[in-house]
Amino acid sequence: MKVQSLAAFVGGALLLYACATPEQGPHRGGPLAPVQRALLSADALVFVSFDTDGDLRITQAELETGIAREFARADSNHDGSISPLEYQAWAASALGGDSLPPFRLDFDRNVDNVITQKEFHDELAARFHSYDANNDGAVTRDEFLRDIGQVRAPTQNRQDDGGFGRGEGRRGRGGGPYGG
Ligand SMILES: [Ca+2]
Ligand SMILES: [Ca+2]
Ligand SMILES: [Ca+2]
Repeated sequence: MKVQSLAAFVGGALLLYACATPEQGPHRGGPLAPVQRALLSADALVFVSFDTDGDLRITQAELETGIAREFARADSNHDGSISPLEYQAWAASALGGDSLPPFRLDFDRNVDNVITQKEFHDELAARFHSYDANNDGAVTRDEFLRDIGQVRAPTQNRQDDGGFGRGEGRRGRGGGPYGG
């Protein structure tokens, strides 16, 4: 008798608990996930190493010094250009491999299998400036991080946040996810 009522009490308490926390499962938040940012190119690894004064920002002067240093590192036979084999060795050590951009042909724009000093410089300088979101001539750590959505095709409309209950009716007409 006593055991039974205890069980009933516990059962009731559990039921109350379940009612009090209706939808707080760990994954209920779904569509409100924060925007994710990441390093999406191995060039950031190289640029970060250009910060010779350690103030966590890469200036134009540091960029120029760094590019010259990396070119000298890559041109291991000192003939003034970077061959495919030299590039491969440089990419392995400086870029951590060849699975992320930049790739050899990003530098070798005229595809003659040789990366000249100018090609090497111009590609790195262009990439550096593409990071400089606030156009102040220097690149800070946050500027190296890019929205993952910038390179991955959106699989769902982020604006649907308010979504599941409310916005549903609006979707009837316009057809599928927007196209371009
Ligand atoms: Ca610096
Ligand atoms: Ca060379
Ligand atoms: Ca900047």
